[in-house]
Formats: sequence, structure tokens, C-alpha cells
Amino acid sequence: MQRRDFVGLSAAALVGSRHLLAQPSTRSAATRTALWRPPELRPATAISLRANAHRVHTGVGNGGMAMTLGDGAVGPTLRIRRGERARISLLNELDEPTILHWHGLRVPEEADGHPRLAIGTGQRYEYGFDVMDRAGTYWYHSHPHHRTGPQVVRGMAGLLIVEDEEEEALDLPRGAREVAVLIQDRRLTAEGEISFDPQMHERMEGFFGDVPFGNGTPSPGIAVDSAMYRLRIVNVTASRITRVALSTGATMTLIGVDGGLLPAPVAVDHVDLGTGERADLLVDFSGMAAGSSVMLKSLAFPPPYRGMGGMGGMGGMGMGGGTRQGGEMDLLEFTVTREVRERRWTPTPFPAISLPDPAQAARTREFRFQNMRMQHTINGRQFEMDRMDETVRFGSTEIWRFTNESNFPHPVHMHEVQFRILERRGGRGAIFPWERGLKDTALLYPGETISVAATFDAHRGRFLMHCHNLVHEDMGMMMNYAIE
Ligand SMILES: [Cu+2]
Repeated sequence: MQRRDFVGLSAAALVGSRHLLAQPSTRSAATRTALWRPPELRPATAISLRANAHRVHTGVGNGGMAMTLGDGAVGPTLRIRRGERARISLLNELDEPTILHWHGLRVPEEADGHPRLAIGTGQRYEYGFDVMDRAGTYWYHSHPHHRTGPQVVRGMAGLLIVEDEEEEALDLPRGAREVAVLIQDRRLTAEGEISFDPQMHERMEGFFGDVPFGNGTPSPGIAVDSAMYRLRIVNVTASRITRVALSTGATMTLIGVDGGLLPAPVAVDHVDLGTGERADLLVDFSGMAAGSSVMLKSLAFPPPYRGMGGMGGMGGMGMGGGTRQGGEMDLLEFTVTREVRERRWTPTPFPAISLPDPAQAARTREFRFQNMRMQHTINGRQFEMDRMDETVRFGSTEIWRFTNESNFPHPVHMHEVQFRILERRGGRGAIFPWERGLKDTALLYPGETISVAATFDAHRGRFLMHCHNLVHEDMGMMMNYAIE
């Protein structure tokens, strides 16, 4: 990547806000494609989602075949109020099985998208569930056995935004000042097709692309006013950990994570997100001159691999193509096109969160994430559709302890709960600001053990816990658990 810092630093920039103007980019916005903002649907009335394959713009050639819900490059954005009932009808027009999972929401078993519920071509699946979770940035994606990777990489995902009165009272930026983006990294063929065919070493570390996509838009950019924005980010990559930061190094205000608002906003200069994790941020463009721009980047960091000498090597490219894990990537460019003067958003106290209490834990369970003989396993086993691996008592609180004995990082995802991360031992040895509050996915590096507390009091039924690296998940790094 070329450094663009310090080039074209204007006088206007120098007198402006300390937040963003230190090093404005001069790269032309013309090299970026306008970020697509998917249509918003409110499922208070029944909505229909049609899974189908169609051609989308990829920035190369005639584009590539995607699989999405609807006609866009990713699915429509679902915007739901807490307490509302969602009625969603899925029609499968793909030539392979599919099913949808509402990532982060606690829903009844039959609505949770377990792979055994996958439907065939031409079939419909009717979802009905009450949204009981807090306002926040959730998402949905397909979850068929062995095919989640190829489907999600090709676009079978969408944003799912939950609203509630508690959050509305904070008067956060909304409407055009709220930007929600599904981040992906894709690998394109010379013709522009979306490729996903993990080779042997990629079946171990994961699959990495080199073209950033936002909401299905290649190398996206967005025009903004010189004002405060709310930026919701979802990591929808197959395998990439994104270290999200601004090219200026300016701080952002982290207001929420997977399960909604944090107990209090916190200033951060970056946020690490594994696949499935979300960040809800306030980004301040106020004081920026029209024409200046800032890049939302994934910063470079050492690949968190153990014992392999860093499989992707230290160069920019991984072994099979694509930018290696930890490689730098330009995710989304903001260009100020209109200068406005507005009163600054002033933080008001955030609503209290009730977090699972480890003192109430009935028991502790241990889960070891391992890779042996070219397989990814949890407690030595691969996923079996009908084997019940753990049974939890309805209403109880437990501590689940995840230990990574493998050579690769794993974003561990639990269905049906929002958990609290209690501690991380080994490896990075700390809980980061973006890991406080309620979480459904937590990044586990080699050598780390993290303990989480969860209360299983939403629904009885059969649910999943799995690695959200889509390659690992499709290879069976997943288990069933029952709440009875
Ligand atoms: Cu994994």
C-alpha cells in the first residue's frame, strides 16, 4: 500500500478539528465506488426474502455471480423494534440448500437457522419470532452445512438493526448520518467472478481476499457532511480479522458492540473485529474541509498464528493470493462534500446493562479448539448434525471456558445468548474495550483461554456454538447444545 499521509495538507485542514484533519488523504474519490445502502425493510408486516443467484458489479469485467437475498449485492437491511414480531418468509431459488440465521438475536429453535433446517430449491421457510434483544447492530446470513462459506462470501448476508426507546433517548446520529456496512474481502478472477475455493493451507488458516467490499460494493467510498456520523461495522469476511481504524490515526468513539450499547462510550484508536463481530462507532468529520477525505482502514498487524512462522509469510500477499491475515486494507473512504456547522453531540449517560453474573454460575464447561490431522475440532470432535454435545438447564447461568490449542485464531460464536467476557488468560491476556458489554462472538488467539458467562433463559431447544471462521465452520468446528 502506498502511504498517502502528509500529501496535500491544506491550511484549512490545519486549523480544523484535531480529530480528523491531521493527515487528509488526497487520493481521488473517483477510484472508489459509492457505497451501496441496501433498502430497509421493517418486518412488522410480513416480508419476503428470495435467495437467488444473479450477476453483480465487482469492479472487474462483467462482474460476478453472487448469491443474495433479493436483487442487490447483499440482502436488504432489516430494521426492527425491540418487542416487535418479525415475520419473514424465505424462498430458496438457489440450486443448493440454504437457511437463514439471525446472528445475535435470541430466537426460538425453529427460527435459529440450524443447518438441519436447510431447505431445498423451490422451498419456503417461514420465520416468526419476537425480537427481545437490545437495540444494536445484528446481521443475518445463511447457515447450511458445509456451504456457509461459499454462500456468505457471495453475498448471502444482510444487516439487521434493532431499535428501542432506550437508545433513541440518546439522540445519536441517524438517517443519512448513520452508515451501516457489511465488510468483506473478496478474491476476484481476472474476469471479475467471486472466487472461493480454499486450497489445502487455506483449509487451515482460512480464505483471504484482496478487494475490500462494503455492502457488496467493491472498494467503496461515501460522501459525508462535515459532521458526526454513526458508523456500524459488521465483519462478514470469511476469515479476516480487521483492525478497524482511521487513516488519520484519529480517535473514534466506540458506543456499542455485538449486543448493543456499551455501559459507557469509550475513545478508541482502533477496534479488532473477528468474523461475526460488530462495532458501533461515532466518527467525527466536523471541521473537515469539503474535498478532504479519510480512509477507514484495516491496519497491518502480525498474523496471530502459532508454530507456523506465519503461514502467509511477511509479504503483502498470502500463499494462495489475497491479502494475508494481518495485511493492510482500505475498507471505506469518507469524502467530505458539504461543510456544515452543528452543535456537537454530547454524551448523555448510557442505559444500564444487565450482564450475566458469574457468581450465579451453576457450572463451568471447558471447550478446547484444536487442529489435528488437517481438521478443526472442538474437544476433539467435528460437528455431527444429530449428536447433542452439551445440555444446559433452562434459566441457568454458566461459565464457558474456551481454550485455543490450535495454531490459528478462532472467532467463537454462541447462538441464543449474549454473553459477558470475564477474562482472557494467555496470549493477549486482557479484555479490550470492544469486548465489554454483551457479546455473541469473541476472538480467541492461539494460546488464549477466555471465560464467558451466559444465562440461558430465552428459549428451550437445540442451538449451536461454533468457530465463525467460515472455512473452519464448514469443516465442522461446531457443536450442538441443548437448553432444556
Ligand atoms: Cu476457527
